[in-house]
This record gives sequence, C-alpha cells and structure tokens, in this order.
Amino acid sequence: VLSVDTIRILSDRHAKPSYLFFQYGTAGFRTLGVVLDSVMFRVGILAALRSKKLDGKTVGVMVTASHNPEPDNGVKLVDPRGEMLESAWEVHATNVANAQTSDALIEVLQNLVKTLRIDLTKPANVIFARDTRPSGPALIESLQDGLQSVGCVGRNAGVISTPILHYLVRTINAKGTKEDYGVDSVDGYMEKLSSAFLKLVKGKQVSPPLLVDCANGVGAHSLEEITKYLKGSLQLIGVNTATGSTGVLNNACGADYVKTTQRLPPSLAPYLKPGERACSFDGDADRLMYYYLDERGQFHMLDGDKIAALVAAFIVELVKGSGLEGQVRVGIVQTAYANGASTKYLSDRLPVKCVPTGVKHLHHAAESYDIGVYFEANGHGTVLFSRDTTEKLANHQPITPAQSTSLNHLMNLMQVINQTVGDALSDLLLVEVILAHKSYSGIEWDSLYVDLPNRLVKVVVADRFMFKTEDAERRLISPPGLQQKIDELVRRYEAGRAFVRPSGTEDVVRVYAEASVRSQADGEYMLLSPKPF
Ligand code: NG1
Ligand code: ZN
Repeated sequence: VLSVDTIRILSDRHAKPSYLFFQYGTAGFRTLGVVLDSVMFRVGILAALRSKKLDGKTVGVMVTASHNPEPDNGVKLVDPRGEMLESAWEVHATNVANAQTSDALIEVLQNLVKTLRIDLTKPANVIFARDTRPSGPALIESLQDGLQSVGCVGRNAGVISTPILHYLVRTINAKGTKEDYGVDSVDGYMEKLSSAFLKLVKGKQVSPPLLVDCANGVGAHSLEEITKYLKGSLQLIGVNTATGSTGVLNNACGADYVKTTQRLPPSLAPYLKPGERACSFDGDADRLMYYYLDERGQFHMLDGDKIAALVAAFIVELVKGSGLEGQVRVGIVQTAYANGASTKYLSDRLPVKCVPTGVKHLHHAAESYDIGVYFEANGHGTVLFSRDTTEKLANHQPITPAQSTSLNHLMNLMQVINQTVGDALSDLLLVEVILAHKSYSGIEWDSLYVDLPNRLVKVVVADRFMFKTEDAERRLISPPGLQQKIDELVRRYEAGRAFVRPSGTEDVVRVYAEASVRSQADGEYMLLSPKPF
C-alpha cells in the first residue's frame, strides 16, 4: 500500500494553490515557474507509479518550458522508449495535479493504484533533469520530495537538453536487449552522434565555421560538449550562450524567435555575413531553425519544412542507392502549419500525412512508415526507422560497391539521428552531413521549393475551449459559422489557406494564413486585426 502518512506530511509542504487549474497538455504542464511547486511534487509520485506500472522500467521527467519566456517552467514525463507519455496517463496527471488537498490527493492516488492495478511492490526507476531556468533547482527539489514520498530515489541527470534526457531514458531501458541504443550518459550520447557524423563526412568538404544561436539555454552546454568530439571537422561557434545570466533565455533569440518573427536574431547581425548560413536552437534544444543571408544581405529562413524536404530527399536517394527501392517505404508527417509549398513539393514525391499539432501525434504517425520523417514547421522533428527496417538494413547484402556505400551511409545516419524526439544538435549534424554530401549552400537547399508567404499570429479570446477543430485541426466545427467566414475569405486569394485552432500550450487562439503573394497573406492578418507577437 501507499505510505499515506509520508505522502501527507510531504504533500502538506507542497500545497496546491486552490485557485489554479493545471492541465497536462501537448507539452506536459506548463505555466509560470512560481506556481508549479505542487505540480512537481505530484509528478514525482506519478512518475514513480508509472515506472511501477511498467514493471520497473525507467521513466523520465524533464523540467523545462522550452521556447517560452524565462519565468515560465514546466514538466513532462517520458515513457521508457524515450517517447512522450501515453495519452491515457495525461488525464491521470491532470487529475493528480488538481486534487485540492493532501487528503484529496491521497484518494486520487489510491484510486489510480486500484483502477490501473499498479503493483506497489515493483521497483520505481525514474531519471530526471532540468533546463537552465532559474526556477529549476527548487522545482527539482519538489520533484524529489514527490519521489521520496513513495520510496523512490531517482537518478538526477542534472542540467541537460530535453533530447538528451529522452536519449538517456531509451538507452537505460534498452541496455542488454536487442535494441541497444548506446551508453546511458551525456558522453555516450556525444560519442554516438559524433562518431557517426565523422564517418559520414569523411573526405567531404564540411561547412565553414557555423554560427549556432543557443537561445542562452541549455543547448549551449550541448554545443560545448560536442565540440570536443568533432575534432575540428565541423567548427561550431556558439552565440547567445549566457546560461548563467538572468533575463536572457529565449529573449530576442532562439528558434521560436526566428520562426515567429521571420527575422535574424539581432545578436547575430554583427557576425553573419552575406552568403553565410547559421542556425538557432530553442531554450531546451529540441528545435532547430536554419537561415542564411543572400548576397544582398537579405534574410531567408530554412525551417522545419525545409529540413524535412532536405532529409527525406537524401534518405530516399540512399534507400535507392542501397538497392532497397520498393522494400523500404519512406513517408512524411506534417501538421497544418507546414507551408503549402512544402506539402506540394513533398506529396509529389512521397506519401505525406497531416496530423494535429503535438509531437506525440507526429511521432505516432511516423511509426507507420518504414522510415518516417516528421518535422513541425517550427523546427521540431526527427526520423524514425521501424524495427523491421533496422533489421532489413542490417541484413541487406549490397551487390555493388556503390550500394555498399549507400547502405553504410544509411546505417550511420541512423546513429546520428536521435530517434526518440526532435533534437536540435542531432538535426544540425544531420543537416550538415546532407549539405556536405550534396555540396549545397543555403541557397541551393532553399531552392528545393519556394515558401508561400504566410502569417501566424495569436489572438486572446474569452474562452479558447470554444474553438473545436476537425480534419487535423484544419477546420473549425465550433464556434458555429466561423469556418464558413474563413472559407469565404480564403476563396478570394490565390493559393489561399487559413485556419484557426486553440493553442495547447498558451491561453490563446492561433491564426495561420498563407497566400501566393505576401500582401495577401498579410491581408488576412489585417482583417482579423489581432495582437501581433
Ligand atoms: P500550441 O501552443 O498547441 O500551438 C506549440 C507549437 C507546437 C508544439 C508545442 C509544444 C506552433 C504553432 N505550435 O503548440 O508545434 O511545438 O507548442 O511545444 O508552433
Ligand atoms: Zn523545445
């Protein structure tokens, strides 16, 4: 049974503010760091219970608010294969977080143990980490109290990026199995990525020194580490690496700034020369945005859609080159935010699926392909190789030296890619490998297709839960009549497309519009006259 007295004593120290409601959304719990104490304590308990339910497999807990402002924080659970928490448990998490008193909490927990038939005698293994936010250390202590209240010690992985935590969870659980995923340490991660990278770029001309905007977040640590392993083959120059300063995280820098403003972070302006490319991580280093200045100094963005196009084309080429055409199907997953031009470009070549926003939806859909490439336009994405494909590649007998080379490249790509979740560092290495192989600069990469001009804005509404969608969030079914109005507006514009959906991470509604001409995409924006970013 649960040691009710211990839970009560510790829970009283982490009382829930009665006036708040917490929701486990697409990115776990996310709100102001100062109100998350009770949530952290309870997530500690829940993580331990989830591990027990899964027969003692290791479960991850990541404390981060990603690209959101510095005062925000959040927490999400990571399942044993390094994936997002199973949906059914999101509801349990919300229930646990909202029990008003310690007694109410104990009751919810006892119910959970009973209905889910959790065997409390099983071990609980939890690994946890945080990003660089100032509110992090105190929140980690609350989390540890939660773990302790159910007799779980947990492993503190310290301050690391979200994708490294996902990697650690997967490696720990895969250890000693057929699906071994590497060594469960930061060094193991760096070693795995970098050694595959070095094999892939051997004898190739790699990028000149590359500026990497770390958003003043934990990605700066990853960058510093990987540099030691790259042995000068790729020079990465960190900008916005001030993880010790307050007030600078994600501030006028980082992947989200680039995507939403479609501008160069001002802090990079003194360094980036016309003709050169650079990239930005977000605050927890799971998103990556590339961009370059053309010869006239004009800014061009290479977002998640462009990364997906580059990566998918290269993988298709390698699959063909290995002699596996027809045996290994490559497919793409996007969301409604994918630029219409990217969807057209990709669906002319490959199967493309559109799913609702949220990594878990993309990840899940990508699992249905032999090799599934998924990217959100905002730069979050990865590539999944199915179990069958992994075996097929390992057992395939190439019949020519060229086939053997392609197959080797594919096997090494699998090692560079963090298949658990989007990973800015791993995606950066992947992109640089492909650019080196294709001898592409930013300009050639960009010319795969031309983005349709677009606008994404947030609008504050009285009740965003009134907005209900269908068709992978591309159409509204509520409030009544609104979709018709959007349809009427969209019809007036060439290649027009627009949709409205409630955010899962902020108390706003997002409005997206695109059209063949910039002024027309903006036209939608003016008509709706919402608050700009
Ligand atoms: P919401 O707030 O539901 O739009 C945002 C991003 C998602 C995803 C999540 C999780 C956009 C338009 N939305 O979701 O893609 O990254 O945050 O962080 O970028
Ligand atoms: Zn992030």
